Amino acid sequence: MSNEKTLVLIKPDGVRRGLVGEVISRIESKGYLIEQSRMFTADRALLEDHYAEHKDKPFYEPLVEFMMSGPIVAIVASGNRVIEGFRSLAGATDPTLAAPGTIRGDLARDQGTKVVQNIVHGSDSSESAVREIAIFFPK
Ligand code: DAT
Ligand code: MG
Repeated sequence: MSNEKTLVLIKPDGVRRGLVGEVISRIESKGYLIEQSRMFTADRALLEDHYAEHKDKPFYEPLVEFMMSGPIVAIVASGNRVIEGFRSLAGATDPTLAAPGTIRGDLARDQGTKVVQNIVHGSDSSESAVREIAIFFPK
């Protein structure tokens, strides 16, 4: 699909640390297009919808609390294979293990918190992307 879209979130840790420009720059430098963006503080209902797949995980409540802890930036990025391409730019979920050169590998580390704080979210499949974009950018 040539105009594939993905949902990227710059999480509260990324916004607090002043990394909005850095993350957007990495997306643009890779050649993807920023189609839409929106900065706001998410509420519980929106985050419970977004993270429904993790409802039974031990880190679920800390994850929702962390994601409500400050403003986030929601972004729709587009381009051929952007879903896997942004996951590659983001790096592994655990920032300790994320490769240097990736957003998480370069910019995050283990903070000893119950939930991993790793700067960004990126949709993991085309189904997730469609679902998540509709949550953050309702028509
Ligand atoms: P990803 O964000 O790489 O797609 P995920 O969807 O499995 O990872 O998890 C969502 C977020 O929850 C992740 O970015 C950080 C946190 N998380 C995941 N696994 C965790 C774990 N085992 N312990 C603590 N936090 C975790
Ligand atoms: Mg995920």
